[in-house]
Amino acid sequence: MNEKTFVMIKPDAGKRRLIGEIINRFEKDPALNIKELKMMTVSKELAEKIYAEHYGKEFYERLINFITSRPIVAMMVEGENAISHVRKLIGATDPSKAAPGTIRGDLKEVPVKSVTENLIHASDSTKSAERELNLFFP
Ligand code: 3AN
Repeated sequence: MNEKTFVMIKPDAGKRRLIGEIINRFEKDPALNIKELKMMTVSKELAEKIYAEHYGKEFYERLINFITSRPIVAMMVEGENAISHVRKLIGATDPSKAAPGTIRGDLKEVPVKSVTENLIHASDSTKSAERELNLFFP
């Protein structure tokens, strides 16, 4: 099924000068096409919408502060089964558990200091893809 998914290159990637390297991983994948791309700073209001499902969790405040701390790069990525395909490309949420060959696995800081600062986000379902794309590319 042809799908669109939302990808966000997070503040730690910019800080570590890895934005180009990460975008390149998407361009090198023949199954994926970048349809939209913009660099922006996420407001607190937008951050709270993105991470509504994590409200009240131990790491929620840290996540909001982190995602608003520096510019991010938002992308709309299209392709066959793009949602699951991109999740595989980025690897496990916890960089220390992300497999070699994945973005988080290959580009993690060694030793891993944080699960919050894990370079990249991608939608995990059709529903979240639709919701997140509407927030960033209305
Ligand atoms: P993913 O980004 O792999 O979809 P989610 O949606 O469960 O993971 O979590 C969103 C973000 O919240 C993660 N990318 C990470 O930055 C942060 N996060 C998730 N779980 C933890 C945790 N246990 N401790 C700290 N931060 C976390």
